[in-house]
Amino acid sequence: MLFFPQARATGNDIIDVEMHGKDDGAHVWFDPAGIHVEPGQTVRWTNRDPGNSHTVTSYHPDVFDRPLRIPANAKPWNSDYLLPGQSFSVTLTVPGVYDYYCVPHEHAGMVGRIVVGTPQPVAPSAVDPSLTPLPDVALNGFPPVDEIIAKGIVRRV
Ligand SMILES: [Cu+2]
Repeated sequence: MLFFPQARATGNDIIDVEMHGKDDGAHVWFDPAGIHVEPGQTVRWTNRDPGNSHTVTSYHPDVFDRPLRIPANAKPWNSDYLLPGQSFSVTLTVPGVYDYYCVPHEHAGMVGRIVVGTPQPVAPSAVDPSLTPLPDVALNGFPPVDEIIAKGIVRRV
């Protein structure tokens, strides 16, 4: 039986997300794929895939010219490649929805979503043609915000 930490635990405890994959990289994922945390909590990603390197990279125009999919006043991040066993942490203070991906595996649908606090509705902005859009497999990989808030953790294994 597996136990997973309650995503909405109080205090400043670290919320862990693992990176997993099958040896050939054909099936790769973040676990959990969706988490709900409080502002100020730290999320730590660890590569538990013995056969692949992974990144955790926010969707942001300042990082590889991607569409903005984190709160406008939040700081973007890019872990660079994490070897098996390596970790990377981000402390999220701005409420909202944060979407992220793994650079080498975005096209295999390796994406995740964090909901921080209670997000306010955001009006969709015009598509900037200079930014690289998300492939459908990534767009289809984000758990719905409502489901993340309702469950605290959403797994897509
Ligand atoms: Cu990856």
